[in-house]
Amino acid sequence: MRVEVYTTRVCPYCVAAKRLLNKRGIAYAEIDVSGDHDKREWLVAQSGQRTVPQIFIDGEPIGGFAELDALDRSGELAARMSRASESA
Ligand SMILES: N[C@@H](CCC(=O)N[C@@H](CS)C(=O)NCC(=O)O)C(=O)O
Repeated sequence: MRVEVYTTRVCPYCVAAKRLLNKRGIAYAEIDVSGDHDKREWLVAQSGQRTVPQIFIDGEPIGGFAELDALDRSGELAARMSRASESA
């Protein structure tokens, strides 16, 4: 399962998202888009949202911290992890 977290330098929700992923033992790539106008516009186009973090799982934009937290609480995050480890 490939997880990408797009962040900026000052971003409490980014910290919360990374903390949750760390707690669940999920490896992720962090892409800091601070000051990168083109990358931020690309991110808005991909995700439809202007806030950070934006989190992608296997290339699919899932949203920000709130959506990640909802996936975690519903058990879907764990289910995706176990599906990914089965197919690895
Ligand atoms: N509901 C969003 C809230 C994210 C949010 O408000 N992020 C702040 C930074 S921590 C933000 O992007 N503010 C607007 C901006 O920086 O342009 C989530 O759960 O990720």
